[in-house]
Amino acid sequence: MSTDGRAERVFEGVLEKLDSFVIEIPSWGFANTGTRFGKFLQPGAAGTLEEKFADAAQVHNLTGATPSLALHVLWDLPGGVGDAQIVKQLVSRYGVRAGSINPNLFQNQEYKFGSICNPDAGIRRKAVDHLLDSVEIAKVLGSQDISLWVADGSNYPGAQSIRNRIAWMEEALRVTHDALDDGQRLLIEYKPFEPAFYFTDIADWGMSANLARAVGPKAFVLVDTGHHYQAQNIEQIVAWLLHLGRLGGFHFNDRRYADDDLTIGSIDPYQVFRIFHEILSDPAGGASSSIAYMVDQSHNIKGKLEAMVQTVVIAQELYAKALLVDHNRLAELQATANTVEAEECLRDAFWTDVRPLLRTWRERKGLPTDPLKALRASGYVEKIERERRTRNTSLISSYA
Ligand code: PSV
Ligand code: MN
Repeated sequence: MSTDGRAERVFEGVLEKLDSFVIEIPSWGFANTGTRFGKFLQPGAAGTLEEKFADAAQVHNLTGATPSLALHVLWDLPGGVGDAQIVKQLVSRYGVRAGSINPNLFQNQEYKFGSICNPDAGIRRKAVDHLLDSVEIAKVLGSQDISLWVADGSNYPGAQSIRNRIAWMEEALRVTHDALDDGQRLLIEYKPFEPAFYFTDIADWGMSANLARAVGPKAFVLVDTGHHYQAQNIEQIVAWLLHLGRLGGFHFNDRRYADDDLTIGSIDPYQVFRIFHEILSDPAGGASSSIAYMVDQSHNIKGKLEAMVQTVVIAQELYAKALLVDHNRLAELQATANTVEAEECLRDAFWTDVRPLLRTWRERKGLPTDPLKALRASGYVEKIERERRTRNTSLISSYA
């Protein structure tokens, strides 16, 4: 086949594979949130669950790649399972599915010394009940994943028994795991610090993976790209989790210092590319279809709708670049330890401008070829700013 013919085939292959790349967006990405020091309110921020669904639908209509919305239980379903019917109505009204269900074990006053790792058995029970309620919500909504971040930890050496807390954690996660239906999953997120600063109870991927293996086959690890120490090699973690069969999903965001929640790839796009490459080069192949790609960003400076559309576009671009890697050639180069050419093989793909390819993909789907421009032309942001401004400026202290 001629070089042109090969290029054409690669191009078509990437277009086809892009169809299966979907990324979940978070309800909290549309609400007014802030830093520990304050927040800059946006007149168009979503203040109700319906507004979050409406905004998510707008992003999906423009990008064609965000069919589901992650929900945070206390922020979105404060009435618990009783609110699930409201969500169902919003799902059918806006055409966006309910995505991962995120329990909240960090907001209540009694969690000062922990939730499922609290030394008080009564508080642990309350936290487990919340996890079980979250599983119930997921069942009613047909959500596959319970996406759990445990904020527990301790600030001072000696203040807590690390080992007792491991045992309590395992117990709570086992009970939650065993309540899952077939096909449902428990995704265990890790984070090395914040809100606790001596240790957090699930500080890294090894702890998450060990917990997942201890509690059962429906438990997997969730990698939030912002939850690592500087210089940690995230794609190596991804490779290990693929090897163990325990990679459940991602929370994507970028960081310069810590858990900065900046736009994906804004600081280090090569890292996101390397993560996607690791997944796409997994010999198990189909494994990638079970990985939940999610965004965990909540923008304080950028316009929320613009930021979300930009995020999805960037994620698609970096995924498309990773799809361009010639795996056969790379394997040959690796086998002969041809270091420079192997690296060049990755760099060739990374430096290819995939934007024309994505324009074609969108054209064929009947989507706007430039989703950001289309958002601006739609007048949607101005419309929600008009509708929500008065309410938002009078709700200065509310987060969700
Ligand atoms: C914690 O930093 C985290 O990454 C968890 O995923 C939470 O659910 C989310 O952020 C809340 O914004
Ligand atoms: Mn996260």
